[in-house]
Amino acid sequence: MTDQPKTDQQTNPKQTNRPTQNRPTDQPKTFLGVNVINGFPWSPQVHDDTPKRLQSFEIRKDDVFVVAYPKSGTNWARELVRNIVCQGNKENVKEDYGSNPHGQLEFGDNFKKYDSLSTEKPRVMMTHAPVDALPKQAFEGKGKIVFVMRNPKDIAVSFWNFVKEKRVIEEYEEWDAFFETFLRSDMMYGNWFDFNLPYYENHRDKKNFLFLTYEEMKLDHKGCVIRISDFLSRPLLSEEQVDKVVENTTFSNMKAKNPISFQRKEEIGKRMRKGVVGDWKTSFTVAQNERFDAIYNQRMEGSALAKQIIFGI
Ligand code: PPS
Repeated sequence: MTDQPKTDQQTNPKQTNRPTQNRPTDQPKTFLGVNVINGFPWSPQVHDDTPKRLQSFEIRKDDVFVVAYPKSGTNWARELVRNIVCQGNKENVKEDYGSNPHGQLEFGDNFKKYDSLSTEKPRVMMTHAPVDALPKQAFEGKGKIVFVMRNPKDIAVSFWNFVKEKRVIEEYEEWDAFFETFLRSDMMYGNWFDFNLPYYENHRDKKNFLFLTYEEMKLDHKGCVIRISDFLSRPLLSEEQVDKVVENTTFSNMKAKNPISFQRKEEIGKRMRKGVVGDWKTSFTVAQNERFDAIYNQRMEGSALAKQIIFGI
């Protein structure tokens, strides 16, 4: 892999030969397959009445929500939290996996299922809910929120590979088409800026919010385990427990063993793809990179979030 994005000449020639289905290539594209509810593009797995009901979701004091824009490392962070809560004990982790709803809090009937769980154990939930759809009590100090951010270029490539692999949306077999869509505000879950900026700028000093980046987790996996366990007031009792949590949540172990993270085995390959920082360089052309940087610099100007985001390690 080079350290630079692809030159335009290196772009797969197939992309220029093949017209995008049914639409002129110069027209911006709406992300296909979303469920637009009150103007916000949710995943199709979200029912029409869920966003409203989610806002009044009753939070318990030991609830943990992992909140992230898609492809930011949501499942990884959730697995970290689950392991910390279970002190790295694999049997307990497995049991916790089995007894909890799968997938995002907003999918299907998950929030109802979470409502009916026993109060004996802390609930570890994950969601891509935008700031105005997160349960309101979270902003009143109830529960703990682990918010994960990742550089948007890697997210774009991760998202594209996911969508392309799923083969449900023909249009996104081509990276160029997906790239255009990724910049739009009607992208699934909104665009990256609209999702992350209001969370970080308005809530980063709240005691019950912890902001982490995917890149930090890659650079200092163990340090992040300790930070999360301190934040949750669930100290890991020994060095051995810390090491177990780290080991259980490495990319290779999550991918190999994994029954525990994801619903179906065949989903694992799509979700656990590369797990690296900087893979955007294999898809972005120089022109796309320049265009993205211009938008990024404009949207992030004066924001504290800009200092957190890195595109390579
Ligand atoms: S989802 O489906 O939107 O909730 O996806 P999400 O879980 O947020 O992000 C998927 C990306 O996270 C990578 N991943 C990991 N990276 C490093 N270490 C571990 N343990 C790990 N677990 C998941 C996963 O591979 C996706 O990134 P890409 O770049 O596609 O590999």
